[in-house]
Amino acid sequence: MSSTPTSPVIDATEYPFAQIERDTQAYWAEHQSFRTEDTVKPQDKFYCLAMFPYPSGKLHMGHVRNYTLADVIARFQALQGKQVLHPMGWDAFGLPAENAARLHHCAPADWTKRNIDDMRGQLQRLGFSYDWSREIATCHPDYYRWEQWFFIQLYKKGLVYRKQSIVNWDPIDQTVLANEQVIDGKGWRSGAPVERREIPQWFLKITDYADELLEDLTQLTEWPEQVRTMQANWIGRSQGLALDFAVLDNDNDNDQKQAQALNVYTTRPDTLMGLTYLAIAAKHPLALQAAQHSSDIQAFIQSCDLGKVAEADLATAAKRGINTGLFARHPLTQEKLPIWIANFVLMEYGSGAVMCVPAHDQRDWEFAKAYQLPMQAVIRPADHIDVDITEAAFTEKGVLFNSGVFDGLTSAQAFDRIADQLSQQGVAKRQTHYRLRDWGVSRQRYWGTPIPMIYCQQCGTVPVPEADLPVVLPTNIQMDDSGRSPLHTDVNFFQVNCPTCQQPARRETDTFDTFMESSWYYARFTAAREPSAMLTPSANDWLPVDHYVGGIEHAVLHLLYARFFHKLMRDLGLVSSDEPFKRLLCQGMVVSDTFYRTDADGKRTYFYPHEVTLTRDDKGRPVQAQLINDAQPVQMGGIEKMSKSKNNGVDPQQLIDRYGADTVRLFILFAAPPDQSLEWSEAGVEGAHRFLKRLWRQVQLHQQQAQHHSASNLPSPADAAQNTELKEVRRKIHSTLQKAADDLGRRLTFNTAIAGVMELFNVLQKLEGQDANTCSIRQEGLEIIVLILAPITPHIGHVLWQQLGHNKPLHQTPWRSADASALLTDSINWAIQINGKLRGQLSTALHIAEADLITQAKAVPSVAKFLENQTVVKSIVVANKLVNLVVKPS
Ligand code: ANZ
Ligand code: ZN
Repeated sequence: MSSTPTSPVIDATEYPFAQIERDTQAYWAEHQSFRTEDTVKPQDKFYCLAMFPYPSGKLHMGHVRNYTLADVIARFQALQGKQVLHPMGWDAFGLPAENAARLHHCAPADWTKRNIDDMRGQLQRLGFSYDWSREIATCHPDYYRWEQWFFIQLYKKGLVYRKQSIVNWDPIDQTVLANEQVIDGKGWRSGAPVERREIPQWFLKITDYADELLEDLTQLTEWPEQVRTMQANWIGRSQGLALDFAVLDNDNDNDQKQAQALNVYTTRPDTLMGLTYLAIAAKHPLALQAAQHSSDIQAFIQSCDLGKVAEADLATAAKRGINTGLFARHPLTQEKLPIWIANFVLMEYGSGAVMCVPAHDQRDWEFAKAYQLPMQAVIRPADHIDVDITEAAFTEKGVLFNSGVFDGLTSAQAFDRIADQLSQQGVAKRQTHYRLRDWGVSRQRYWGTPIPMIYCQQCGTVPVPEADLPVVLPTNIQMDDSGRSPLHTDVNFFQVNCPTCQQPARRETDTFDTFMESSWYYARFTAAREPSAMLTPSANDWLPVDHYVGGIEHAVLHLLYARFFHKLMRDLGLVSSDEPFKRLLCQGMVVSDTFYRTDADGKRTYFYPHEVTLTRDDKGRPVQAQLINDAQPVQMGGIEKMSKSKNNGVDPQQLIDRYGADTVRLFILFAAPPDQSLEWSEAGVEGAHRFLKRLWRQVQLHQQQAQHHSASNLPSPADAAQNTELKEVRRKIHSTLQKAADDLGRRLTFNTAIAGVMELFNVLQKLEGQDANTCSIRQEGLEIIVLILAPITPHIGHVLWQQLGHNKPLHQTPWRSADASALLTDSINWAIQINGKLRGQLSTALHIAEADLITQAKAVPSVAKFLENQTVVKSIVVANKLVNLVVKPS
């Protein structure tokens, strides 16, 4: 052994994790071990990214899990010889800083900076392999100036516009509230009922990209299916038909001269023969026209104005309406159909008018019931001759009946046939609609990126000239109690001269939605050190991100906005790829037990796990919980996501202090597969710690024993595997290695890789003997364990690797591939079945003739006893695995 460890001498009897971790982290920092260059060959690169945190002040277990998963992926790829980009930053703007600043009488910028410093320290203690030279904080002008620049480019391209739009208005505090500041319809601070106000706001035209955002989902084959479905539903593309109906005047129903057209949007032209009436929105021009002759209709329209308007409310609200007295002609049957005004029809969707098929649409059904309008079923399930619509509409697709020439067609066939026929008649056009709306990016908050626009009496809206960027957010401010943005009263900020005419003008005081910053940070990391451009050509070296890791709560908005930004950047020539994230891993939640008591008002008080003792049944399941303080029972609330409100969080910092970062990492990765919820268990943490302690001790022991053999004396492991036992151990070493490579790289089941390591470790521990051959195999086994654990517990690995005699640091060690010859076995273990039931085992030499195999199989005692009075009629052999004897009574 060339054992002059370069690490300091460490007490061999215990596991001095604190020192190991401190020294190893110092080594990485000193050698800039994880710094990446800007340029890289595409085939050599791997970009691994975890969703950056909001700097709330303290890491929680969810963060630790997220960043540990990403770190394993990054470190494993580095061992595969990739140049890995693994950056970290801070999603640093947002409302909590304003609230905290108000509470602690400080400036949001100072509060944020302190939190960043604290959390950076915590991340460093966990030993993540970040290139800290690329750290980004989105609240820094070096970052957001490029967001402002980008917004101006989009403005010039016509992808940005300003429009009146509704906000939550607190009438007491005289301020706009964010949605999360509205609690049960009341202002969070004032308690006043929140009003809806229309103010001008900025929008990004994400709807221009709706089709591409939907269609490119098919490229994202390495994303969870669930996330792709959620995005598709959010975009909500519906294919339908815009259909014109001739409107007939009541008195004059045959007079086509004055017929006008009523246009409706339908996604179900297959139901056309079941159409019994039409409905229009209260604000529809035809409704207003009808109101001119009827005070009842006028009154109804007014009453709709007062009602609720939210789409979700309308779906459940009681259906109300009034007959206009007008009729429409069915385009196929020429039948006269009444036109109603109905409260469930939205003016903002489609054309504000609906063809109503009460048999097959639930809203139409409820409305028809309320006003005794006729129903006609025309779609039946494929396996029925009829359909029952007495209790509810039948809303599924199926087969047409009661539909004349269309009878027997499926809904899909009928869609096309009816669409074609009506198009030929010139009364219909195929149309596509989206649920997705343009992205409103204005926020009336202080702590965000200033929107770089100026309003001039003369020139209108003028973008800030690029030379004047960034528009710096003043940070030396005091938040007052109202929650109002200090920008609104800061004349130094908003008083400017118009860049075009030089006359006094007013700067925009709104800031961007913080989703803007998180939509492009992944790209900025490729040019984080670049002061003079948003991105550089090296963006194309590194992008797309090869592996993105984060929470499922970002499945829709963040990931959709980032995909949108990527396409915008592409269309401005800044990147060349179509999608930002190649592979996506959504980690499961971290959950743990909850305990509470309910007071007289029904309010729950939650207790921390350490305040409670549990009684368990003989299966170890908790049956009762008591508060330690008063020895009285508390309720067990079951297992829930760790949260402050339920007091069931575990502070990662305390764990790191007590057990070390490697233990925390090992436990988190071992306790569950990445995408499943992870149930917290102190016992599990202790188990992980004990394992590392044993590994540490084993390597120390091995080192002492191996001192008797000098390195040149030890045979190579392949030569050392002389006897069956050593061969078997060596086979185990290499099969564990082979499986771990697959678990860590492709399957991402870090838990099974760890389980494999633990099994192998047990095998090695049972290996006795201190001869050169045994030492050589043991050395190889320990090396493989340390190598597999290198991405998982990198600190202990770093030191053990040196102790095992290596001068090159572990994180720069190339991964080893399993030795194929070690995987070969001399024997085969056969399962023996009789009529498909397992009856025995047999071990034979590798190459055995089939006839011999069957003879030996029959002779196995546990098999032979089932063969008495039976005749074997057939023997089936599955190569290297199984013999099945088919028998019948003789
Ligand atoms: C006839 C029909 C029959 C419909 C049937 C549905 C089921 P999506 O898929 O979300 O795009 N609709 C159209 N415009 C509307 C409006 N302004 N307010 C309320 N509802 C409106 O929804 C399209 C369907 O919603 C359309 O298809 C229309 O009702 C209704 F068995 O037409 B359907
Ligand atoms: Zn001007």
